[in-house]
Amino acid sequence: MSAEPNPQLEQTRPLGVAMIGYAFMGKVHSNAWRNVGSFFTVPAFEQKVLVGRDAAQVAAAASTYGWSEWTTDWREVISREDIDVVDISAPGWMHAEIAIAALEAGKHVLVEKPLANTLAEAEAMVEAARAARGKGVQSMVGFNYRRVPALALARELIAEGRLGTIRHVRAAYLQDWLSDAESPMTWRLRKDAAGSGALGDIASHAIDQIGYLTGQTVLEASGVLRTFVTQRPGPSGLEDVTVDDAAWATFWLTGDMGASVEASRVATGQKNSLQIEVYGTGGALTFNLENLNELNFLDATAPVREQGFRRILVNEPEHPYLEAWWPQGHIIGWEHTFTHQIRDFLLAINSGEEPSPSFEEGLQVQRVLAAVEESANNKSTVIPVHQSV
Ligand code: SOE
Repeated sequence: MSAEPNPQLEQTRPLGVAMIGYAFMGKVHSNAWRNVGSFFTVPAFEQKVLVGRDAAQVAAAASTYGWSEWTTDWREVISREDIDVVDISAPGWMHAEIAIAALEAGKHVLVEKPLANTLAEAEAMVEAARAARGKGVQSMVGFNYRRVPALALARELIAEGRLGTIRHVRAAYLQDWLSDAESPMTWRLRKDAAGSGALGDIASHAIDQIGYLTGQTVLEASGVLRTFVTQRPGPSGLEDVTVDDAAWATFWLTGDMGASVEASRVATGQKNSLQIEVYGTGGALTFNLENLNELNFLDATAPVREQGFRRILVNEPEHPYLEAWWPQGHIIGWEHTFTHQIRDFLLAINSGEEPSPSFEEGLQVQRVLAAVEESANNKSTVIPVHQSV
């Protein structure tokens, strides 16, 4: 992406950044904000203010994670003149309201995935993003796995035609933190807070990757959702789990391509395993997030007696993002993908080029999530509607 400054947006002072949320995602985004300037050339910015609901906790997080100030009132923050960028790492139910208000106030917005909890919210967010874009205000959704160097390389190889025509993609995102029926209740298990379970939280990444890697769009979806443990211990007794523990989906896409996605939080022994396999007429690629510095590539155009999957250690300066990090072989980790995400967002703000994934791309994923849910509820195959809003 070009780092040429956009004269329309030229800043006379460092960009002021506010972040909403200080838990798991707030911590990893803060780490990215803290480190990005040490490794990448990005426009100047200041980590101004951290926002959260619990005053004592947000105060402690702000001081630990490098934010100059803290508050419990996000509305006050988006009305501040010295805030230019709002990073929303809060739970899904808050995304739409905060993102729309921030965009309307002229702030650039980065929002964690999935874009929203419902299709209607996602559509409203796209409308706000379009209106803001006309005024030079940028927005992006945080599908951070697009910034895994091995997956960015996979996309390059596919775009260069090294796999020929893609026919078949398999993706699975498997975790096991809900295998134990005694695992406590969290907001992630409540539909009103999280939108859905394994489907929105982790299948969304796999669905985004299918589109990102192949450039194709889902035409038809069918799915099954299951909640195996329907009540879990909360602070004052058992509470109902209102989202899925696991999801299975099959897709038909443009380009005459089929794909499947499995997502589970009850896959015993699997910790954070995003597995992706792409099969084309000229070759194949496989990837597993638990070995995120590696991409396996089979070149089906090589003589048959020499064929086999080759492990590429994606850790050379010529690989995406890696020139900025360590000498080759000194591998990177999960948190680096968020640093790459902040880097790309800042460069887009500076250049005025639209960042990706845009809210429109987030909406496409949301449509597929909604189609899988509808299919699971009705036991039918569903056609996600891809009209523009
Ligand atoms: C962040 O990208 C994220 O999707 C989290 O929100 C999930 O909970 C985590 O398990 C995978 O990463």
